[in-house]
Amino acid sequence: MTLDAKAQHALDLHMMQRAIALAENGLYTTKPNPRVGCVITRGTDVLGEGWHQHAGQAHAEVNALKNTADARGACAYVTLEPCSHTGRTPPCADALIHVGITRVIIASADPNPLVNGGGVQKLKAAGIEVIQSFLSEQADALNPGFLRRMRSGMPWVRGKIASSMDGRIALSNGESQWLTGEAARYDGHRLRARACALVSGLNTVRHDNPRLDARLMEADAPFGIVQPVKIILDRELALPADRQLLLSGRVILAHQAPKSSIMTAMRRLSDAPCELEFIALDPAQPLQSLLRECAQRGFNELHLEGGGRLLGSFINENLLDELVQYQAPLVLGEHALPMAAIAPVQSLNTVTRWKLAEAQPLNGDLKVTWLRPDLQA
Ligand code: AOF
Ligand code: ZN
Repeated sequence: MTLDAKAQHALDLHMMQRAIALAENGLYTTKPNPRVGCVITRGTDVLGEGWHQHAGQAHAEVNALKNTADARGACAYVTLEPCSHTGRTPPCADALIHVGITRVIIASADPNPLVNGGGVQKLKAAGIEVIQSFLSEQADALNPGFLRRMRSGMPWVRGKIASSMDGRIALSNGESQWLTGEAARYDGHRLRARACALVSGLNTVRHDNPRLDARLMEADAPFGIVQPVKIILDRELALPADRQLLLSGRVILAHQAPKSSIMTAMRRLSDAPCELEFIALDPAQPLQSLLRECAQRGFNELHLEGGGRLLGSFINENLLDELVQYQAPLVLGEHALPMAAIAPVQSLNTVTRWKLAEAQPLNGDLKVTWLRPDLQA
């Protein structure tokens, strides 16, 4: 059966949306790799589908082909350009060619220098019809951090705050638990779970003693969670040994302290069951150097959760890409602590106007997602 162009386009949209939904299954597990989904079809029939689950394991295309009996003359919908390199697994472009796929529809290009058009080239050289940038905006949104890291050696930085209606995050005595309700707090853990690393400051860790993990999500993530790394901005390496975040996982202390302080901190924290690491920041550009170090470690999305000073410093330096604000239905007034310590704004004509990406009621609270307008993944 051949379809007319309009029907073919509708079918392509449907199948790519399915591939994007499959990719989302990997939201919490593929780090540092991208989330990728793949659907293999013949006409309107789905022959096989798959997604990338864990770094080091099979890519989406290979998982989809595993479930496909005979792919000769079939069509593949992939949310990311099939890879052309031999990494921890062989090239997906070769796998598609080998089984006799004749049409490939791709959503996002893969900016990984090891791929970067090489997958498309291989497919075309094998006589396969290739359609690119199909639903790319939607697919790019799956991987803002991966795309950013591959293009510019920096991670995607997402700030999360819970605030009052007037943008206050705590009372003047520090009380902040809880402004928002359970639904908003749960949603915040979903954001934590998708991040490669959570970033907080020593003040918040001292005061709130957070566990800084995505524990609320664990029971509800059908494919599990690769827990994010915990990064604490601890300039002088003064983190007390009794903090909960030291009880598990990998903890990185980002500091500007001399070697002798590292030795002292290592001794003080030697009983902590977590894996402990130190990053020495460049005193001239501490946050920039933190981000570069994070990208080098393969961190795609950073999730910032701390006080107004931490958030303010990222905003002041134009290093925040996305802000997710959970607004609770209360007003705390000017004596309460502001969400961000921002340098004085000189003019409304020049101040950054953020782009509203989403506003969602959450059981009496409001989740608002803002994107920096002048940055892209
Ligand atoms: C694809 N399909 O499902 C994924 C791709 O270390 P490796 O061998 O797993 O390679 C990781 C790189 O492969 C990753 O950085 C990205 O460029 C690409 N990921 N490619 O064709 C997939 N996950
Ligand atoms: Zn691949």
